Amino acid sequence: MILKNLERIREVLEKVQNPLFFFDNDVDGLASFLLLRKFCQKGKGVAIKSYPGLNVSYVRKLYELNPDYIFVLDKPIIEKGFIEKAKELVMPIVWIDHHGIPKEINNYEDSIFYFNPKAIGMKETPVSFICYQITRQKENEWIALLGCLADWYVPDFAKEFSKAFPDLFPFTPDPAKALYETEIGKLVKVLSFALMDRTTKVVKMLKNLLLIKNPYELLEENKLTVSIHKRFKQINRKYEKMLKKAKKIAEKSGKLIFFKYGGETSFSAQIANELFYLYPNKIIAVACVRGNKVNVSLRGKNVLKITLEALSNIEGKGGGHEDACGAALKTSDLQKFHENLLMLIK
Ligand SMILES: [Mn+2]
Repeated sequence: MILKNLERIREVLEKVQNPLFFFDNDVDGLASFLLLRKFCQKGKGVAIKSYPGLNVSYVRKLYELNPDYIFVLDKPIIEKGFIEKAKELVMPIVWIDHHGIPKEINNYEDSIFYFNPKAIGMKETPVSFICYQITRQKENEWIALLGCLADWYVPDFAKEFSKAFPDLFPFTPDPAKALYETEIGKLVKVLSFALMDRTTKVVKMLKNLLLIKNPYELLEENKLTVSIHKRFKQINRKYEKMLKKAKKIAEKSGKLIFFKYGGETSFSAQIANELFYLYPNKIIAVACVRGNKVNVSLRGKNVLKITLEALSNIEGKGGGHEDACGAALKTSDLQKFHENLLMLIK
C-alpha cells in the first residue's frame, strides 16, 4: 500500500517491539536507520551489501531476529523471494525510498507499507530527510543533515543548523561546497568510508554511533570513534591516491571525464562525487573494474538519461537519480559503453 502521509510510520515506531532495519550501505541509508532507531529505542540494523536490491539471502536475518516489523530504507528494490517470505512469516514491511517506484507495489496491499515522495507527487528528498520528518527529534538534526548532504541535498533546516553550529557548517546552499569545504561534510566522508568494512566491524560501528550524542563527539577520537577513524584513514589513503590519478585524467579530458580503475576497494561513488565538485560542468564516469564485471558511477546534468541511452545496445543495468546514477555491466562492454557516452555527450 502506498502511504500518503508519514503519521502511519510514526505510529508503527511508537508501538513496535522488535523492529529490524535494513538500510542501503551509504550515509543516507545509515542516517535514516540511526534516526528511526534512536526514536523507537528498539531493534537491530543491517547494512545491505547486495546491489541493486535487498536480496533473498537476507531472509536468514528474519529467522535469526524474528522481528515484528521490517524496515527497508533507501533501497529501490526488494527481491520477490524476500517479500513473499516476510508475508508468510507475517512480518509487515515498512519501505521508505526515494528512487523509482516499483511496479509491483500494489500487489502487496496488506504486507507492505510503502512511502516514496515521488509516489504522491512530492519533491524528491533523501530518505534521511523523510525519517527526520517522521521522528522530529531536534537533537538528532545533525544526523539528518549528514544523510541529506551525502545525497547532495541541502535541507530546509540547514540554515538554522548553521546558526547553531557555524564552526561545523557555515551555511551554503551548494551541497558540493557543504561536502568538501565544511567539517560536517568531512563527517559524511568519514562515515561513508567506515561503512566499507567487514560486517562484524560495521555492526560494532552502529552500536557506537547510537551512543554518540553530537557531531563533536564523532569528529574527535575517543573510545566510541577510534575504530571509525582508523578505518577512515585506511581507506582515505587509498582514496587520495586514486583521486590524484583521476584528476590527472580529468585535466586532459573534454566534456566527459572517464576514469577507470581496478582493485578490491570500491569507492567509485565517492571519487565521482569529488570529481563532480571539482568539475561541475562536466559529465563524470568512474568505472571500478572487478574481474569480468564493472560498476560505473556517473554524475552530471541529466546523466541518468544519458546512461540509459548508452546502455541501450549493451547488456547491463542502470539506475539512480537524474544527476547521479550507476551502471553495472560486463568488462568486455566497457569500451563500447565509453564510446556510446562520448557520442551522446558531444
Ligand atoms: Mn538515498
